[in-house]
Amino acid sequence: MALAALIFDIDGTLSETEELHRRAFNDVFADFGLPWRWDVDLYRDLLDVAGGKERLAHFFATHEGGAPGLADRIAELHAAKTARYATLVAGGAARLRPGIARLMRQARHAGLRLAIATTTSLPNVEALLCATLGPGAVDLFAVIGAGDMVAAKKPAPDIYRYVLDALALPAGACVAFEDSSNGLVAAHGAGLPTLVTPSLYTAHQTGAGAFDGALATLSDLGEPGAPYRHIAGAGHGEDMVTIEALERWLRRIA
Ligand code: XBP
Ligand code: MG
Repeated sequence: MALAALIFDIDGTLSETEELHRRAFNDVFADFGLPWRWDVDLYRDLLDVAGGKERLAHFFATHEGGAPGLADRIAELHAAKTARYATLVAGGAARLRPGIARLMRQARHAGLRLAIATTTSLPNVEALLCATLGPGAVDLFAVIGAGDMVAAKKPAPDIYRYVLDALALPAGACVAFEDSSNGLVAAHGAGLPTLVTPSLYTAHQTGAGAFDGALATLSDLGEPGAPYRHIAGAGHGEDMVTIEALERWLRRIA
C-alpha cells in the first residue's frame, strides 16, 4: 500500500516539550500558592498518566493525603497551566527535534498529508507549530487530533482512530511517529506502523523488549551530517529518515 500520510505525536516527538509542561505546572502551583514543585524524577513517573488534567487529578488523589478542594479546581489550574505553557513556547523556549522539519517538508513535496495525534491540548499544539514552523503552520496539517477530542487518552488508540477516520485512510497507508511506550501502544492499537524516537522523558523505556513491534526505534530522524543512532528495528546502517526509507521499510513488513 502506498504511503499517504505521516501522523506525528507532539510532546517528546516534535520537540522536548515535557520540560516546558513541567515548568508551566510548577509556575502555576507557585502562582496559586500551592506547595508542590514537580522535579524531573517525579514528573517522569507522573507522565505515565497521559493528559495534564488527568495528571493533576492523579497527583492530588495520591499525594500528601489528597488535597481537599483542589479536585474541583483542576480545570482552573489546567487553564492557567495551558496559558503559561503558550507564553513559554511563544517566547522561543521550544525547538523541533532533528529531522522533523526536513521530513515534513519532504513529505509535503511528495504529496503526502501530515497529521497530528496528541494528548496535549489544542492550544499547546497551535502554540508549538506556530513558534517552530511559523505563523500559519497549523494549515500544513490535514488533521489535528488533540486533547479532549476523544474521551480516552493514550495509551487508548482513540486519538489515532479519530485521525485515521478524518484522513479517510487505512492505517497501512500511514506511519505514526511517537516517543513513548504509551504512544506506541496507542498507535499500534489503531494498527499503525510506528517509528519511535525516545525523548528526554522516555529514554529510560529503551530497554530489552521496549518499543517492541515498532517499525524502527531511532535516536531521532537524523539530519545531513548528523545521522541518527539506530536502536532497534529498521534503519540499521542508514543515517536519515526519508520518505524513500520509510517506503522501503514498510515494504519489508508488508
Ligand atoms: C503528552 C501528555 C500531555 C502533556 C500535557 O503525551 O501527556 O498531557 O504532558 O498536555 P503524548 P496537557 O506525547 O503521548 O501525547 O496539559 O495539555 O494535557
Ligand atoms: Mg509523546
